[in-house]
Amino acid sequence: MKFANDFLFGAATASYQVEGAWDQDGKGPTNWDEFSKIPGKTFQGTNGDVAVDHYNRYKEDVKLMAEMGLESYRFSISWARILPNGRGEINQKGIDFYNNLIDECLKYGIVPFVTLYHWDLPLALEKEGAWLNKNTVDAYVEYAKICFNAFGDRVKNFITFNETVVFASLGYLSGAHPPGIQNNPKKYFQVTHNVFYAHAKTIIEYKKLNQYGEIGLSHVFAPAFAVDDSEENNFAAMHANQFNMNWFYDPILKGKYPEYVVQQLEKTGLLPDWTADELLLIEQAAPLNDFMGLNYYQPMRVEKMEGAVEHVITLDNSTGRPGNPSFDQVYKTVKMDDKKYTKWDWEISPEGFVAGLEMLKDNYGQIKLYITENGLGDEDPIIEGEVCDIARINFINDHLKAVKEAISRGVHIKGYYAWSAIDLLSWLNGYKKQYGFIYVDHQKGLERKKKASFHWFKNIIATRGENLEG
Ligand code: 8VR
Repeated sequence: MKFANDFLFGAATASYQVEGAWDQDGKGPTNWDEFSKIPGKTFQGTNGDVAVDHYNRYKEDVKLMAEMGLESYRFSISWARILPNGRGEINQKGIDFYNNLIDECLKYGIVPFVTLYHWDLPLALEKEGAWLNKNTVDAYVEYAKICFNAFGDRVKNFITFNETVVFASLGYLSGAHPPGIQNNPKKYFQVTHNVFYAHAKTIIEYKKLNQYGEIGLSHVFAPAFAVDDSEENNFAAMHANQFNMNWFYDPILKGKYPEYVVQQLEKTGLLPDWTADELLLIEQAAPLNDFMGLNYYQPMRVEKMEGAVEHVITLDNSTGRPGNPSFDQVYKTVKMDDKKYTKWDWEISPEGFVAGLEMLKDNYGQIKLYITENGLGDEDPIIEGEVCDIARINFINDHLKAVKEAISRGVHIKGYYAWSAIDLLSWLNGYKKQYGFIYVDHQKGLERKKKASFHWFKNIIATRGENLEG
């Protein structure tokens, strides 16, 4: 079986992780420009000042993507390039950069898939309380409208937010991301609501413009499975899915929050401060959502918690490591002997992907999906000067097969974006963990080099997935 002709094969990046040029051409500082420079916050003190200099080398990078046969490039816009202070005066050079990047993609027939917010918030807004402050919602909607007006004639796919669960939980529960606040579930839930509200307002504004494009958002997709068949662990998995899936997907797709979570939050006093008008708007916006983007790396294996467990975060492995408790200490994630893991302890599970997609279909029907991230973080072996990332080839092969399988079971998937197009800066884990099809040599002035996976993926795209192994 081949993937349909309108299925998009793509790859993704995020502005802070690739662009560099942190203060070039009038860009304002962001929360990450500040946070990454606080000693001890990132692995080996790495920051995005230069990253892989995509800002200055986008032509070379897009040319390589075209050579790979990539049909779509998912990248994010840095808000602070467009609006250095988060609102107010527009920086024309920022608009120019993204216009050039978009035009460069279109020159090769690459569909630009644009994320409006992949975690880099203008510092001025961070100082006002970031996503805890409802004024940030209004500033975001204005910023989004500027992007729609500037780029919407050529960009027909917009993602409002990337992985709300990550920037909210790392920002306010584990403290590993800005603003670095720990153990504050009240703020965590408030941030999630404010973001869902911003998403709702934005898609309503987008539809008013009649640009005939599509808009949605990208969520982490980490379906939870109980480690065994016991009643208590099944309960733990249900609880995990309610808090990590339904709380995030329901307001977008169903227009209202899941009853189970709302009840729990009412009991514990953690319900966000929301108004009837905000809830109504979220309800009105839901049918306007065109698609959901899923970022799948691994499922969660969960079991009921006995006694208190401490949340462990290390800089070389900041997210996704099993062994951490839920904020409410109801369940914890565990590593299982019969599963395979990456060097960063992320489970490798194409089976979990298929099972999770079926779960999603049962919950939400045949909504339109894009896999907006999926990939393997690894330290790629270099043999006689060649980057032999065979493990990545196997990983993507198996996950594309899973996508095929899910499509054959009636899941509506319209595209697959590997994370990432090119090796890039990990938010906290430095450059050691690689994800790309294109290698960047930090010893040789950021020279680009094609990996084995580059050639492999080119063939997969050219044959529309007919040659997947196994
Ligand atoms: C996604 C994020 C993306 C990347 C990938 C891989 C980290 C990293 C945590 O959750 O959208 O930005 O972020 O995961 O892992 O290493 O920087």
